[in-house]
Amino acid sequence: MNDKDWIEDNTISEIEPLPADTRSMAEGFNRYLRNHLGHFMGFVPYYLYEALALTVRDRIMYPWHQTWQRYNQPDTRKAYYLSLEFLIGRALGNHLLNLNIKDQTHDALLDFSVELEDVIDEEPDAGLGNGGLGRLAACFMDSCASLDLPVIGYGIRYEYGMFRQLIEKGFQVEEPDHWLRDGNPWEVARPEFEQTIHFGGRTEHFHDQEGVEHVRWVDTEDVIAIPYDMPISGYRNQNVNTLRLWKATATELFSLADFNAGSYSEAVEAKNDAEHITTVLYPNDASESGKELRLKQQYFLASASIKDVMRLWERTHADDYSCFAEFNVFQMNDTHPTIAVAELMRILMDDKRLTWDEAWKITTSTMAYTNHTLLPEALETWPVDMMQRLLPRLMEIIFHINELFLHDISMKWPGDSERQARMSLIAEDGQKRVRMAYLAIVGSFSVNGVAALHSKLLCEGLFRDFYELWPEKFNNKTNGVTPRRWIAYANPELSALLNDKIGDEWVSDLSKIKSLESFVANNDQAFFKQWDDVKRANKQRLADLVVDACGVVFDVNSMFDVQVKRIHEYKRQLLNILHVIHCYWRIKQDDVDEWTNRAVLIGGKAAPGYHMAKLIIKLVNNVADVINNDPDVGDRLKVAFLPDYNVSKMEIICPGTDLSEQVSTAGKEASGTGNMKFMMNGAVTIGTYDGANIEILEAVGEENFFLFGLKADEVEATRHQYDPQAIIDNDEDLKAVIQLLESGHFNLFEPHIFDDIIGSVKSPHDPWLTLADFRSYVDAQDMAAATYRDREKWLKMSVLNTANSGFFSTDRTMQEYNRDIWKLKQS
Ligand code: 26Q
Repeated sequence: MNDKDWIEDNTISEIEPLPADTRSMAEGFNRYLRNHLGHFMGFVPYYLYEALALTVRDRIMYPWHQTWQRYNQPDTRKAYYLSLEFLIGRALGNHLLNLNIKDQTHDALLDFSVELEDVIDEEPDAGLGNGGLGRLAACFMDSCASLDLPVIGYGIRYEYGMFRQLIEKGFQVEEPDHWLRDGNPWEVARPEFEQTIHFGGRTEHFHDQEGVEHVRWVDTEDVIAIPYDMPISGYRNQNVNTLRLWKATATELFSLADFNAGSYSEAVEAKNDAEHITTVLYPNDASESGKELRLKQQYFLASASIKDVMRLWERTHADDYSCFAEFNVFQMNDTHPTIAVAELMRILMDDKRLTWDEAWKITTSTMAYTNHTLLPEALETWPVDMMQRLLPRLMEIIFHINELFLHDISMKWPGDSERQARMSLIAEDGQKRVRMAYLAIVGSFSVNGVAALHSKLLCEGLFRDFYELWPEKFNNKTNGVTPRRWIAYANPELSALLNDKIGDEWVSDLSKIKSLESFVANNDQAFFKQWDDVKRANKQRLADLVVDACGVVFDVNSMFDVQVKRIHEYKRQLLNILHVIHCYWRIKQDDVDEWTNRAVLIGGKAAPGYHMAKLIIKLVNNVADVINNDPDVGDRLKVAFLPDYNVSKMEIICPGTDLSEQVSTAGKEASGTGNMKFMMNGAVTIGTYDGANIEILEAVGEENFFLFGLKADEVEATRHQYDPQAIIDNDEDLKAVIQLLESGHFNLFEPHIFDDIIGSVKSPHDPWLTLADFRSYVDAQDMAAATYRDREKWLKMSVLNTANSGFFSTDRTMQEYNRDIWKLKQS
């Protein structure tokens, strides 16, 4: 199938909207279940989900088609969000909310004696992302659809998403997540829009009749990219945007040589090779550079997406690219898709025959780059020799970009060869490597960080030289989260209370939630009681999840103290555990006057190759085991490690949380977004002065936030005089905690397994300065515990957190991207 086989539809009537009343929904559901899926007696729960998803999808098709038509007008400027990750989670409940058809769908299922909530729970998470960056992309898509912004998401249709995490004897075990096993009722395959992607081969330089030099990329091994579209419905606005995910398949010609030589199985092997490009998501949230297949994924996404955009462009503009930049803008989600800079250059020059200067002008006015990390070791680089082998033409282009760029640098700073080496797109110390972040900066007209502090530190640190050269490129766009999924869908009881008290405008304009403050100002006791009831119901739901998953019983009267996020040393789950051990020690010492009962929940996945992160999981589990089974402890302290943290679990976790743990080493967490989900749901934060915590603190006021720890500049100043042993010697509480750990109390039958952890926190070279913040963390925790006992005070803090969360809606974030970078018309 091919775009060229297109047959204009002039016979069939236009698509019509379908009714969504209870009766129509029941009929649609019944027809899918029986006539389409062929299930007649007894229901397999998964097929109920599939039938319902298809019934709902039918109602999405009409607005989806209408939206495409508007976007395909030649004068519609569009943005393309290029991302290796979209952590969507489940779609069914979200579409029901957005289309406003939840009640009738619920009623329709009653005819079949089926509970809607049970059907919703059958949907597997689309876990096509690692964590924050991938979930951010999903929240962005939701907001763009809800704001009528013509933004198309481009990503990869991984056959296997983020691995499932099992815990065996306290250790993480990874299991593949074959989320597509039973099909995906939301996607629509569009094989007619396939693209051919080239790898390998070599380049040929030649001159045309006018003597102009051109380049051909020849003898390539090709792979076919097939797009699968997922609908992204807006909130009650008849707008449905598209997330286009690419799947790799072999070309028919791929293995012709083998085939002709009679090597059937070799030919099939080649086909498998091609398809492997989109088989699995790389499960690292900090870069593990150098894997060839990962580079193939990146180029595959970038090339297929750019070609798709050009295909659409040529429908209306043929080969005229002069005003391409006026109507198209690409937003690159971190450096992962940054090879797009070189790919756009290649196509414009080699295929469309533009000059270098013409192509460069278009490229640098259509590309924009978002950075998500401050850790220098997480900046992506690719070995030059690998790029030369896999993408020879692109490597040539990168070399030429670098040549021209370094020439500009030498004109601006004559003789400053150190600066040239620092800024070069090619790192020459050791094996030559391409610095993808620098390619992104040079090739983009906009570079943004994801929280105020992060953007400031980028300009002062990591990208200082580039900021000096092009200050106008740099800007901040503080992250957000979508209030549809993270309040309206995840917390229906809170939503009902909000709607009752302040109306429902907050759903599409979260700034409206500020009016909740009046209930605090008026000291409205009846309201506080309702707020408390909602929180308790949500805590019960969370406690049910915890007892199911971990066998640990949480009492809803205790303070629910939660840290869920990827496991990483800079996020300092270790600091949290040290505090837990401190609490345990106090209980053992009977130091429990004025005690606040605490239920501590920790969850998150470790990259499979990250030894320390995996050991941290084991430590949490061992500490939990000892504490939960010690009869002296009882309900004073419970600890659980929740396996397989994901989007669906967060939907239950954040509404039921009292205390949100955001304890990264200052200057290391670019933004954080979990912090925002907790805040919206009325949790109070205990956190460092880092990432978006700072903006949360400013929004809610320091009296409603438990701030502790060194600030980013203090962290840097402390490093070279850091003496953890002295800190231990001067703090009796810390001494007791470290002694307990070193005694092997938590690993009685597993001697020495935690030595690496103990060694890391006691090392003067510990980059995360965990012990430096111990005292101030424990003091802040004591303050939180004392405040929690003052019910009214705590409830007010909780309300004020929700009331001041308006800024952290991705609707605001997207409006800022649009105002400063994309400049699209809301259409
Ligand atoms: C790189 C190379 C090879 C394989 C994988 C990767 C890779 C994959 C994912 C590197 C990084 C990521 C994800 C990073 C991430 O999630 N960063 C987080 O982004 C959030 C959204 O902006 C921020 O809130 C967090 O602070 C930041 O850590």
